[in-house]
Amino acid sequence: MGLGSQGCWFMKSCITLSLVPSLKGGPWILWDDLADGFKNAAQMGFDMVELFTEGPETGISNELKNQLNETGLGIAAVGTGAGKVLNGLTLTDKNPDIRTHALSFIREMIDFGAEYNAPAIIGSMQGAYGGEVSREKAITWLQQSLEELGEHAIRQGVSLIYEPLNRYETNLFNHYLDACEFLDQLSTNGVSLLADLFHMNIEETDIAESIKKGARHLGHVHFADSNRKPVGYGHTNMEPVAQTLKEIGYEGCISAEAFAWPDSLTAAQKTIDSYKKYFT
Ligand code: LER
Ligand code: MN
Repeated sequence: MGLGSQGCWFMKSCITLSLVPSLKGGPWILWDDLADGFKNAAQMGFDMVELFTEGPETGISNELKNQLNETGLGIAAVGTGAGKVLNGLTLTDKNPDIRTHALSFIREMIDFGAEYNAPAIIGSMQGAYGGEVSREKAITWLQQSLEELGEHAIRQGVSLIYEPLNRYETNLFNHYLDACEFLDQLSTNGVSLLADLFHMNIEETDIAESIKKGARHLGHVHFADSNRKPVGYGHTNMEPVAQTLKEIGYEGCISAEAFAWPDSLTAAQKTIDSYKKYFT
């Protein structure tokens, strides 16, 4: 399990890069410039970059391929959140046209990521229930969407990552283990779960224990401290979380989705220092 021949764990150190300047202040560490972002990530020793873009048609594929070749980095995942934040699309909207658009947006994001062997993440595009939409109805829509999109991801050779969020961002699934039970009921095995340590700090009784009990579905980790600053600037007890990830033999991404605090480069350096402290 998890320990490579160099004595390093097989987990991969990853850093988020947002190419959406209008969302400045959001929880991404590197910003705006693809070439600069890749150069800094490579120089600091990260393995991969998690991309946050406006959508699949971003016109960056040539530059992206150049950067991947030049730096040797990989793409950890692609975030779909802009579908909600910029376009108002969710999988549980009361309007069927919006739900249909949400599905096709995510399908295209899966295709975009698959070009780079990277999974897409469904976080805020899951939406929420309320008003005319009952919890039961929203969960059914989410379930149908994940079945369909999970199978689409499998056909494209990648997985799809579903992310439980804290109570201020959704009322569908806030707890990691509730989301695990939800995934148990899907017939597709194309969907895995994201353990975002910031959301979990708000919702879980014991982050490490939840990850251990729900290890069967773990597909991605968002690495952030209690206050969503880079790990080391908050008060989450990271040692037992790291220990659990090693014990369960997790071999996926440890991806820093955190505020660029106090600035991008300091945040990136703090993150890689914390990654080395806990995982090498
Ligand atoms: C996305 O990964 C996430 O964690 C959400 O909080 C974004 O709204
Ligand atoms: Mn997250």
